[in-house]
Amino acid sequence: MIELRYTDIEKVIKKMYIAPGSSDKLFEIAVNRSKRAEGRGRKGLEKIKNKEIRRIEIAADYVAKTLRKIALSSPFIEELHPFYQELFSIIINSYSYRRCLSFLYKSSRLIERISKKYIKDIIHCNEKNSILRIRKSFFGRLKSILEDLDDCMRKIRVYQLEILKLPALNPEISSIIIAGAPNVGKSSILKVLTRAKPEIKPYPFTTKEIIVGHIESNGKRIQVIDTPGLLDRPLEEKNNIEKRAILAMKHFKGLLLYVFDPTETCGFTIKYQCSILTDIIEMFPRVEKIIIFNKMDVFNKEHINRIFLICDVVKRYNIVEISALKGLNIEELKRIIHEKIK
Ligand SMILES: Nc1nc2c(ncn2[C@@H]2O[C@H](COP(=O)(O)OP(=O)(O)OP(=O)(O)O)[C@@H](O)[C@H]2O)c(=O)[nH]1
Ligand SMILES: [Mg+2]
Repeated sequence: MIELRYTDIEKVIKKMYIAPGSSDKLFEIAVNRSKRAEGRGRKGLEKIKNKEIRRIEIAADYVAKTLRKIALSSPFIEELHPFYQELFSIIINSYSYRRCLSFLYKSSRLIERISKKYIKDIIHCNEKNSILRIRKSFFGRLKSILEDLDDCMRKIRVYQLEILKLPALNPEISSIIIAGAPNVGKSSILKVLTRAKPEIKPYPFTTKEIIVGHIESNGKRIQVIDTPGLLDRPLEEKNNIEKRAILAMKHFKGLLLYVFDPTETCGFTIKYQCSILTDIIEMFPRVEKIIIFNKMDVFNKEHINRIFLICDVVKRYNIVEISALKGLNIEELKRIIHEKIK
């Protein structure tokens, strides 16, 4: 059931109808389309009436349908998995998103209603200039409705473009989450474990979004999730980039790989990296964890001894020494992952 909901969201994202950059554009297209209207009927006045009615119908239909498509094809926050709901609230202003979608929808209904009224007026009118005046005043009204919508239309477009960037994750299948301080080599580990191509740079906070790759384990498809670097500070002080990492750890079941850089070349001391680990253990005590000492191509025995001295808590876990950069001991890491993920 929940898995269905997830696939739905991926589908929803794919079929999302993106709002135009401004409501002026919508109005322009509506006017141009309406100009193609032909009047039926033999006599002059009837022909004019039919033509002006068609112009109103075409414009109203186009604008109302477009607004409705935007409103109804954008995901409803309440129907998303809690992970996406929380991610939404970090990425976009949920209140304004909801309010604007509903405004777009209500405006589409309003346009349909008023178009009927103007059409009725034309039907009952028997004077050419008055017919043209009614049609013009419909377009004036349409323009002003769209002008009132402009701010929301622009906001919805920005929100939709953010939604398109959401990671394609399934919170219901087993996952491996790679976490740790910035610059310790998390993305490099994702790269050696999967075919994902994350950005890897020698400075902190390269990864700003949640990135996903996949592996097969015991015939099952497993998500490997690379997260932005964490700083040692309380949850309420974490920035929106860090919060994505916390969200992933909160909502996904499976295995957590906590990555240390024993050499401290990442720019964070062992003590600092240890206190992030301690926080994670406190926040997610039930999540199974593996400790990775990365950069074994450059660390030495002394580095490792220091970790054991400063960070006693690591002794509680399986520890794997690897080099993501040089591809050292990756098979051993994979073996332990497969064993744990059963
Ligand atoms: N020597 C050595 N360098 C490594 C190793 N793994 C990663 N690095 C380097 O460490 C730096 C950071 O690597 P990333 O994989 O981007 O680290 P990250 O933890 O994802 O960083 P953020 O996304 O910024 O938090 C890069 O310059 C990598 O080349 C390793 O095993 N050995
Ligand atoms: Mg990274």
